[in-house]
Amino acid sequence: MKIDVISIFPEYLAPLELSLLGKAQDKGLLQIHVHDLRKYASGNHHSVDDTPYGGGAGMVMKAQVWGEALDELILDNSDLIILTPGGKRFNQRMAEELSTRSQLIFACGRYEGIDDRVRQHYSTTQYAERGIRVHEISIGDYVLGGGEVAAMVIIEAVTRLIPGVLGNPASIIEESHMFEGFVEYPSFTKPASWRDIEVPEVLLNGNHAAIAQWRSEAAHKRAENNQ
Ligand code: JCQ
Repeated sequence: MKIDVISIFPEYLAPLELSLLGKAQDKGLLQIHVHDLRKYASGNHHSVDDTPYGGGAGMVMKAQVWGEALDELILDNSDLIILTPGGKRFNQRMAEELSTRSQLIFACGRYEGIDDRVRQHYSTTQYAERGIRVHEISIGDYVLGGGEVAAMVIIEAVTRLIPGVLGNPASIIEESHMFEGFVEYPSFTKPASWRDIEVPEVLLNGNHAAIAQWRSEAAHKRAENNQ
């Protein structure tokens, strides 16, 4: 999988080089490239933003600049992901779907967002015919300073699902069931007693049917408490 991240703060994406993702890149499973949006700002003063039509607070990122960057990077069958608080809420199902794709391009906006014609342009049939898809994605109902951290959240959730990236494939299969609502049970390890809190007796005696039953009930109670 090829991942391109476009940002006016490319240094913000430095953690993508570390540990797990760094190893996946060494193994050739993944190539991550971070691009400085300013490199594509050619006009007066190399500005990437301007005042909004219709008035209002803040600045809007210019369509021309994003167009230059995206035209250079976009390939057939790529998914263009625009991080924005108003987008579709990211979840594990979306991570699974994105993990099967050949190229993900993350557009990290700042200020009051990106001129909407960028989304409109790359959503036209001209691009759809090339297998290019555009998504506006949110990682949650709060506003960040920019899309960089949201892009890193999605990259981490997606790349660990690529075969060979994660150490333990069994844990991925187990997790996919978590979202059907019954494997996210509380976990314990040794010692059996810690600060006067005992590990539930049922987990100590090897009765696998009873353990499965207990875990299912515990997961349901946990889910209720988190509503
Ligand atoms: C993503 N939840 C919050 C902030 C405008 C593209 O336009 C904008 C993008 C951002 C950055 O993303 C978020 C976000 N998921 O704030 C403002």
